[in-house]
Amino acid sequence: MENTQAVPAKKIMLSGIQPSGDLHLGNYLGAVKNWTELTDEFDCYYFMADLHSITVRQNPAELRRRTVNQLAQYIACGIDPEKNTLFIQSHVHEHAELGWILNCYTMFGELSRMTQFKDKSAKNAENINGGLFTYPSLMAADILLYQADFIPVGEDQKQHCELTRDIAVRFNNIYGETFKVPEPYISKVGARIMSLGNPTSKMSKSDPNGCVFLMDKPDDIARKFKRAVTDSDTENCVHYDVSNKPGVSNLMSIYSSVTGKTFDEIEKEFDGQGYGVFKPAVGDAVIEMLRPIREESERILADKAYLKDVYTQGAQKASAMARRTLRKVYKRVGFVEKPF
Ligand code: ATP
Ligand code: LTN
Repeated sequence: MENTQAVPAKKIMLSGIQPSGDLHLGNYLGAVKNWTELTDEFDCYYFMADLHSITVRQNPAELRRRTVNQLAQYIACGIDPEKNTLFIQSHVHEHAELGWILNCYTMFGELSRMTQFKDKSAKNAENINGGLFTYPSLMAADILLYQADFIPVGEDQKQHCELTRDIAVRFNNIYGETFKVPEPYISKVGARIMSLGNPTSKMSKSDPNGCVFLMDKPDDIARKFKRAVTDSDTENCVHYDVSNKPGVSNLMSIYSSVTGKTFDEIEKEFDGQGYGVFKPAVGDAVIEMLRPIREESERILADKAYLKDVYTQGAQKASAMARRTLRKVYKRVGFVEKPF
């Protein structure tokens, strides 16, 4: 007899990274590494958030290069394009369209409270544009278009995810069930990697000295870890204590995330040995983790036709999903149905 029972649909995961700089260890441990572990259990959509990246002025040729590089790096990190939908945000015009609509359901007060807006406006005082301010409505559109269940991101994006939930609930309350209300998916270790040069601020591409890029050569990585700021306590012992030992604690988080060892195990492993032994050991672990990713990225990047094929198919698949949600939204808000 034919089996007529429907297979339950997989839950949907979706995330994006702005191609406004090269991918770094924080992006990898906080976000991309988790993505690779979700492939089989979820229906996953990952994209290059190029629309978001122009909220800060970009060099056009560099932006194009980084967008394609980022795709190669996603694949090299283990995100298989056969099993995941990988696409470029600007190729799916529904993002910009739903972004506009959601702007009209997002409050000025809500946007004003976003820490990323406050941080980025402080850093770009000469270019505090409307896009930087309304960025979270576009991010909400990215997520809600795909009826995503979970959003795998680092800790810093939690606030944007919560605003997305508020926008979805608000819209659903006015018009009836339209959007799935998503949840952030944040890993316990690695969700907030700090700068190697300043362990009280997060590792970020805008601080190249404290930042290890996925494409850095082994010598550069070793040098960055040897120079990592550790704490000025006299103990010189490897012990996890974020408030009093932020530098060593950050290195322990990195080491734990890379090796899978617990903080207790790490403390035992380096018992009686100082920072002088610990720092290069963390560097070596990172070098070995990143080596195959860098080599594979270089190999994939050389095949531009393959990359084009991946983002073409990704955009086609993403568009089909996005179109369905946008059509529903247009109807709900009262737009006349398009006759062609
Ligand atoms: P910017 O320097 O422009 O703030 P960024 O380097 O923080 O950028 P994003 O593009 O904003 O990188 O982040 C991409 C993803 O990586 C997000 O999911 C974010 O939460 C995560 N992420 C970024 N930095 C870190 C970090 N230091 N630790 C853990 N996760 C991070
Ligand atoms: N805002 C995120 C990038 C981003 C994103 C998204 C993440 C844009 N749209 C949708 C998850 C889901 C950032 O700055 N890291």
